[in-house]
Amino acid sequence: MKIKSYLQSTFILITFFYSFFVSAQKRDTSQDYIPSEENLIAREWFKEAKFGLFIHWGVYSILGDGEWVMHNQKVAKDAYEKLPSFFNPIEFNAEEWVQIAKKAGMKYITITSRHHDGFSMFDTNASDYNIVKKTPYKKDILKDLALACEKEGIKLFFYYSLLDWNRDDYFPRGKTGNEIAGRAEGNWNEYIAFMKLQLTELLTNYGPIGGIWLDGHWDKKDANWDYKEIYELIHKLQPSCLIGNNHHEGSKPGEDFQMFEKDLPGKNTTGWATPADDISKVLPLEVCETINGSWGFDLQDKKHKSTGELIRYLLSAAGYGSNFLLNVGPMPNGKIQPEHIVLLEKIGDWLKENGETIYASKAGPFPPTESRVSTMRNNKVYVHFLDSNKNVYSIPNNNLKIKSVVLFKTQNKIKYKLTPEEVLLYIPLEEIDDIDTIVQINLKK
Ligand code: JFZ
Repeated sequence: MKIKSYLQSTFILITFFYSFFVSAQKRDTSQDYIPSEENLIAREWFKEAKFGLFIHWGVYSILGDGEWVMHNQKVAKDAYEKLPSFFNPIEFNAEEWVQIAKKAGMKYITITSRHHDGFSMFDTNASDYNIVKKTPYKKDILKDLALACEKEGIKLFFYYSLLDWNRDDYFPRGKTGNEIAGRAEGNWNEYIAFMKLQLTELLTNYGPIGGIWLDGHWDKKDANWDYKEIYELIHKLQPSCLIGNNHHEGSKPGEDFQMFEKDLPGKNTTGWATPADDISKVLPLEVCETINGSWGFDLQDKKHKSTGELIRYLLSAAGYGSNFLLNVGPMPNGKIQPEHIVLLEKIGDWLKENGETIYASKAGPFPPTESRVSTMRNNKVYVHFLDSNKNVYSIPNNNLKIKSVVLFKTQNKIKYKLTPEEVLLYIPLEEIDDIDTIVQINLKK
């Protein structure tokens, strides 16, 4: 009897400590979500990739007024639903897009599979409102793109909108799209079920998918999005698929990367950026920005960024250890705007020479500023001086064990002077590059 109760209490004690230990561990590893081995490997790939092409393309492209046109112009549902019948991108060539990305030095493509207008740019059984059923083009462009990406070794990510201005079951409605006439009431659970069906298709019919880029949470912040189940579904279908959600909040369990829209991590020029305190210290980061002023094709948009601006954006992101996802909005005929192709080519040329300082790099030892960013790889620190025109530069003396300092481009030694607080670098004026002057600091092993 005594032995029995002794054994019983020992058992209870062990169970208690075991469950305490396990739950503490779980809490530790990002609140309940333990990424799979494949997922962790994919994250490493992603961190090294550094540069991707974002593509916003849909029936909205026809109107040449951005992807928010349905909301902005308050286009009634029945009027908007005429658009698919004009969508016939006969000049679309997936291989060409992938080549453009590849030549730009990009390693992945993230394309809108369905945006807020609710139109599916792929073959789906979950709704007839899709490219195959409703357009004269009749072809699944994601299929073509997936094949071309696979052939060229480019990873494919799908942007997928949580927000929908077309479906009645996106109800109760959120902050946007309320002036679109013709919307009726429906059942939210059906909407969630619809999204699960589509995500299942996207992760079943197109081969290995690099990631799912969710967007629209901010439209209905307090809704029950069923993330736990949605994230589990995605990871069950493709364990290595990286999940990101553009909710502008701290990362939630199940997410594998964190994105920053139109702002470098911690900056808030937009007014709705992710708070600096919520930047993940573990997850890969990705900054996205458009090549001009709009995501979807805008006929009148002339705010094309310069090659220098774009390279400096890429560099600044890398200085935060972040990827850069650069957007183009192809035209309704299926072509990417020629001026954007030229810009992308120029970035690619620059990366051919200087990619070593970006790809597979980590954030360098000096916090990024407007005029200087640093990256590092193995025992090399790369200090990038942006937009510069002087010949003496100061960087903090972080007790770096300097072996030598060279100009990256020529690999010629440059003079430097150490003081307790700083390292002074003397770069010959004729070596200064107006986009980026790179100093390479070789560290002792
Ligand atoms: C979102 C989309 O709405 C946009 O069309 C594009 O796809 C971009 C990449 O992501 O942009 C947002 C997200 C949130 C807000 C504004 C734009 N917001 O909270 O105001």
